[in-house]
Amino acid sequence: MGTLFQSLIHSALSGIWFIKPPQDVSLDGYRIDKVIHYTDTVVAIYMAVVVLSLVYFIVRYRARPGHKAVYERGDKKIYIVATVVLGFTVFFSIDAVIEAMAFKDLKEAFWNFPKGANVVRVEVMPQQFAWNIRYAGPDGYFATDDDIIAPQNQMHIPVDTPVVVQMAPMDVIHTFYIPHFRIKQDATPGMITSFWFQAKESGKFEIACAELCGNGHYRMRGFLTVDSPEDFRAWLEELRQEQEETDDWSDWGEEEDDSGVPQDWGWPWNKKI
Ligand SMILES: [Cu+2]
Repeated sequence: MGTLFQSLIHSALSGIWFIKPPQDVSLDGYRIDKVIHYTDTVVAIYMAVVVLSLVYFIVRYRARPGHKAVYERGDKKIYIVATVVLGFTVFFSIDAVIEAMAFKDLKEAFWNFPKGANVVRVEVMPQQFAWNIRYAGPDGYFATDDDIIAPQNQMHIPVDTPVVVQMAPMDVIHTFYIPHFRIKQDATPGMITSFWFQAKESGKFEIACAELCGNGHYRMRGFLTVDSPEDFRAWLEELRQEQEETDDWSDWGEEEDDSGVPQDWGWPWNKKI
């Protein structure tokens, strides 16, 4: 009995306190972690203050002979002032601070889209239940015959290079989530959404769908492979050659493709980004 209790406590604690978030391998992921750590710390302190005061008052004012309970309506001026002060303290020390941190991060990083020739552009179209990924091809334009379509659920990017993604779903709302990059972005029907990130390390990372999108949501799993720039180019070139042999943009819709990747998608790149 004792060991069962101990192991239950142990797994509860390890679930809550000791599971580390996945290692952050992105340029700006630390900003997200900072906001989370700040919130966790302040909330833990306030929680401790509330619980300790509660225990103190329970013991201090417990029912015992010679003490009579007093009915308190709680509408004296002091209570109203205390409530307002506490409310503002919480608001200014948590909400206002994380709002300020978030806007700074958006301005400095997430809304500050990289420009320049080295930027890798990718179009992503999630569908029930897979990730479709497209690159512009040699001409540099999307929705043209030489677009390179990755095998479903396989996204490759070069390391130390900014990657801008434009995303639109084929069917319902999905959310593109790469835990190792602290990137989580909704894909909303009728909208093209843009975001960017940069990998600091190479490796293979999981892409998850973070929006319950149907019965197969659990298996909507993709992989992000971060290669050296040379390997990335070689991978693209290999795909391009394979595609040149097998398909022709003008044939889509006529020829059945059994790979599960819809061929008739893609959009001209939104130049504002
Ligand atoms: Cu999904």
